[in-house]
Amino acid sequence: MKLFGYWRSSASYRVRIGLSLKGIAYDYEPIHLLRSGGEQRTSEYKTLNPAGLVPTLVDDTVVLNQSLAILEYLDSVQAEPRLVPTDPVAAARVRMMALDMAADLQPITNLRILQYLTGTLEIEEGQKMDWIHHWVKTAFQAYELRLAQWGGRYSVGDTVSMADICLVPQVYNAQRFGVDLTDFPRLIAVYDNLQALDAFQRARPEAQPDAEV
Ligand SMILES: N[C@@H](CCC(=O)N[C@@H](CS)C(=O)NCC(=O)O)C(=O)O
Repeated sequence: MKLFGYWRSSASYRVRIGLSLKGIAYDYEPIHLLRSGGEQRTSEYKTLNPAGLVPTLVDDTVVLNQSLAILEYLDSVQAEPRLVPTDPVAAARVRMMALDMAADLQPITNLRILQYLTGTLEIEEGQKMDWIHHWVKTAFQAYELRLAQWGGRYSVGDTVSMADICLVPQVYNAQRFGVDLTDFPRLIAVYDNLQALDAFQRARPEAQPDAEV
């Protein structure tokens, strides 16, 4: 398999964690999201992902976009360890919490939205940061309540799942943007438990070949 991604992309980070948990080896092709107006927006890259977003996963002749679809594909081609459980209730909970992060939070703090806010709508840098902090806290408040209901060592009980894979990159981003996370003790405890796992360490942005640190 070959992954087209960017070290700081949260959606790429999700796929890296999934591949890492399953022990699937892959080649990595960095797509720089900022250089030259964004390599994700070139016509060449859009043959792989018409949306002009990373990640893309290529498995032989199969080209896949959308990180959650990719994670479910990985479960289909290599069942263990499962990212989405087989139990219907647990699976629904995992998908709900994954979507809390991947559908309701990440898209509104994505690069192109922030660039539109500051570039086209000409909002100030401070207002952009207010926007990020507000939406991160809104999403994390909901996640914290879900953890009170369903959480354990990880997001849903004591088994690592796709929900955890979606949580970790958003916490990484929140910390990067200086969001105060003291109101979310359960979320931070789960995050710390996940960061203790080798698979999550290997997938960290700073551990990638294109990291700029
Ligand atoms: N729903 C997509 C989101 C993909 C996405 O938003 N990727 C971001 C990086 S995390 C991106 O490519 N941003 C480039 C841009 O906004 O121009 C997925 O889960 O794969």
